[in-house]
Amino acid sequence: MARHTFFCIDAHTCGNPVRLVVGGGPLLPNVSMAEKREIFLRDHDWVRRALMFEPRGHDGMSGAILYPSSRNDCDLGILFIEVSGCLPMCGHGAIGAVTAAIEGGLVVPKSKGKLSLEAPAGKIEVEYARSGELVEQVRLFNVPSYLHAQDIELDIPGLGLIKVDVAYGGNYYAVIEPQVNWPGLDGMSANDVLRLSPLVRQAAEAKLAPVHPEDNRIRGVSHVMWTDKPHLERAHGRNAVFYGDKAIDRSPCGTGSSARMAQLVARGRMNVGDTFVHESIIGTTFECRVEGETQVGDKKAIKPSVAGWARVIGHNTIFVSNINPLAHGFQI
Ligand code: PYC
Repeated sequence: MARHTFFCIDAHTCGNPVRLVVGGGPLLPNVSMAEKREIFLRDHDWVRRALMFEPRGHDGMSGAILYPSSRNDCDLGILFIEVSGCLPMCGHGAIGAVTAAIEGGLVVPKSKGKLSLEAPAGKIEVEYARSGELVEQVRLFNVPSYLHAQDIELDIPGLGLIKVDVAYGGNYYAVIEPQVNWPGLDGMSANDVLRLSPLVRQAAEAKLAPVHPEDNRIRGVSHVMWTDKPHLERAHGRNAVFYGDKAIDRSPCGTGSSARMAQLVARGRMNVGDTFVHESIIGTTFECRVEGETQVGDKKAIKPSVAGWARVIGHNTIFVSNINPLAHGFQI
């Protein structure tokens, strides 16, 4: 029998899963994380499928693998593995991975409470607060985020004509606000999100096919964010984010929150220095902030930060062996 063993720390960030692979991940050459991501997808994608898909994962599974960074200004490299592929950036994934790595003593940062991550989408500064053994909060200073296009009209079967904005926050999001043909998240079930989101994503991608102005490996509308007023008094907005084939983010979504703030700033509804408490579909929150302004290509952009918490829920030793007919996982 040939068997491959993965040592993982399972955690969740505000409800969304993070399986951090701490042993058994493939060795990758000493190149940038953007290049490592391409090599992983080309040569090692079975690892992602085995660890994310059923029977070891599920439709909304996600995780990360830590690597040495090839940059001398970063402590660590991070590769995101998800049911949907390997995202250029994942906010909840980074918060969960940092929490598990710090609590598990896997990384000793050069400065106390601070860490620099190299994600495929770029450098992410991290600040975290500890109380004893626990990491209480992680704040990510995410990649520059910008509004790519606004008021794009889409004809969606089951909804009719709707307008969406497309914004970037580490991934490209079609952002939908309540409007005549869509009254808002309160009237929407999880099944509605799963049914309508692929149609919106496909229509937005057919019209725009966004490509990142500074890295053409980052492309395409991959996520759909449905927005509404918050339920919680202390929150400023609520969302449901769809990605992959059947995943709805249980966390408030880090890259989605960054894209949302970029959209709100571009539309004059938020300013530099403002805080945005973003509520997820299960009522967990990220505390987000517009830290500053910058440029992406020739577009005005923001420097967003996103803060949230994660909890480790177990250590998981996972076997992938050739006596298992479903060794590399499956999706239905
Ligand atoms: O937190 O950025 C995020 C994210 C992306 C997909 C799921 N979560």
